[in-house]
Amino acid sequence: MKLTFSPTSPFARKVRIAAIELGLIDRIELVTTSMVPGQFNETYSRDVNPLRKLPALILDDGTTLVDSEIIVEYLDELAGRKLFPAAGVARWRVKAEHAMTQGMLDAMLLCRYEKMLRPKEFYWSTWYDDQWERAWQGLAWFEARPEILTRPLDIVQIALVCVLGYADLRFADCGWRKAFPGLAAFNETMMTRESIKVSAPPAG
Ligand SMILES: N[C@@H](CCC(=O)N[C@@H](CS)C(=O)NCC(=O)O)C(=O)O
Repeated sequence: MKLTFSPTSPFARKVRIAAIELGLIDRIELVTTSMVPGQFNETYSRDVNPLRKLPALILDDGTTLVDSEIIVEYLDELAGRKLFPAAGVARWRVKAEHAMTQGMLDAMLLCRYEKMLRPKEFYWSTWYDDQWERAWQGLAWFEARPEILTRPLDIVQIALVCVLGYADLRFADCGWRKAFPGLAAFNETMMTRESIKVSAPPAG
């Protein structure tokens, strides 16, 4: 299997952590890929993902899976379902919580692109602040639910570590540790895992 990957992508990091935790990382070749809005990559768009997003998992038979959640669910099925509950309310709760982390990352990425890519004269601070507030309120939502942070390892915790790592990488001064001590303690504990350590993004 091949995974399109960038060391700074929180979505790709999530898949990498999951693959390590599930014992599947040796079956995956990481294909470092750069994907930037505004830079049309025709080959990737045609052959991998017309939405031009990382990560994508290309199976040995050529099937391409896109979206980090779908990729992790696929790997989880291969490994015997360890990161997503198999059925029932527990499954839907975890998927809903995971959707929250997806939305937080989407909002943070939009903030990043707004600052990095948009010409200064078009910068819209109200929009930026609104996106950032969504991510921030997401952190507050998880801070208020310590039961999620302390249960056995699952996809939500992995995704949350990726959110926090991305906050450190791109929004280093945002002060999330001070505002959310429960998340800070959770992150410290998670950082003792090899999968989390080796996948940490390079300093931005
Ligand atoms: N929902 C997707 C989001 C993936 C995503 O936004 N990836 C970013 C990299 S971190 C990307 O490829 N951005 C390039 C672009 O939007 O042009 C997932 O979970 O995989």
